[in-house]
Amino acid sequence: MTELRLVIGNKNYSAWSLCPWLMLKMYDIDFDEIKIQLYQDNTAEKLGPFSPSLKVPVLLHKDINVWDSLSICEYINEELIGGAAWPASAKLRACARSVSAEAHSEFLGLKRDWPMNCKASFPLTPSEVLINEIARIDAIWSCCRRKYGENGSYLFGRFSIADCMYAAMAIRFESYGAELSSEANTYMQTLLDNPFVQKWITLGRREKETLSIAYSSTG
Ligand SMILES: N[C@@H](CCC(=O)N[C@@H](CS)C(=O)NCC(=O)O)C(=O)O
Repeated sequence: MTELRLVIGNKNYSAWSLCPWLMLKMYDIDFDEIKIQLYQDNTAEKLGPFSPSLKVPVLLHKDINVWDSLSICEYINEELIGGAAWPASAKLRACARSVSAEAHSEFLGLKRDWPMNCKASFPLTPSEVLINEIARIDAIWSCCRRKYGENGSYLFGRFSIADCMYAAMAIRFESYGAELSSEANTYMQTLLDNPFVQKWITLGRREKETLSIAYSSTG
């Protein structure tokens, strides 16, 4: 057993679990995975020993447990990789933190109506709310790529926590056929082509458990 364990939900459905999982993989950090099936009668009972919020993801490291995807990414960044997962300049770091927090706290329509489902592949017509949210994400992706992306293919050039926070959005957009500008579309493809995102999708598609696509979640 490694000293690091990540508690996650079903790969097919758990958008928030993907964020720290992708970060650990991208920074080549060894960890054990504890997978707990979501929305079962015994889910809360199984999560109880790990997660005060009774949600995934949770990171267990020595005697510390960290819950909530963005906090976990921050913890990994500080404790395990010396700050490498945010851009080096204060200006870019401020923007990267802002767009990451926005991914975390906003886009409630998309999170509700277009839940991540790695197996899903059918177009959905976005409501007015979703059209606006998609446009905002398109603007974030295009603007970051244009202004800060010259040294790589991610939002701030090289891979950062901001990319972890938008990976599940790329999966949703592909599943349900979001219409994006060409800049945003190129970035979406970068996320989808990332080998670890590919691996997550493949493993998610292999899972047998099925939840109703309309399940209520903020993930
Ligand atoms: N803000 C939390 C949200 C966590 C969350 O909603 N996780 C979902 C799965 S993606 C969950 O555990 N749902 C279980 C439940 O709501 O009972 C984070 O970023 O980690």
